[in-house]
Amino acid sequence: MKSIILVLVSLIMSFAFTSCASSSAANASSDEVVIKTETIQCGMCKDRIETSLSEQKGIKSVTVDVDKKETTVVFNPKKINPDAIKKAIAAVGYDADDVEAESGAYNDLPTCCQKGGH
Ligand SMILES: [Cu+2]
Repeated sequence: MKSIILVLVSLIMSFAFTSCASSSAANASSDEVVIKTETIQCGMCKDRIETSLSEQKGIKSVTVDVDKKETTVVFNPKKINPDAIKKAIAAVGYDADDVEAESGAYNDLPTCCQKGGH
C-alpha cells in the first residue's frame, strides 16, 4: 500500500514539474512585436515581406496587415531582436517604424509597390 502511494505521489510531482517547465520555456522562447510598415501598398508587398522575413533566423511567423499597414512578427528573443527585424524589413525596401527603407531595395520594387503607386 505504501509503495502505491509513493508511486502516485511521484507521478503527480513529475506531471506538475513537466507542465511547469514546458510553459516557462514557451514564454522565454517566443516574443511578439508589431511594427508600423507605412509604405506597403498591396498584396505583393505583403508577400515580399512575409517571404523574406520568414527566412531570417529566429523568426517564427510574420503577418502583414495591408489595411492597417502593420507587420506582426513572432520571434525568438534569443536569436533576433526587434531592431534587427526592422532592419530586415528596411532591407526589403519598406519603412519599419523609425528605420527607413534601404534606397537600393526600395528602387528595385515594382512601381506599384512604391509610395503613392497603385
Ligand atoms: Cu505592393
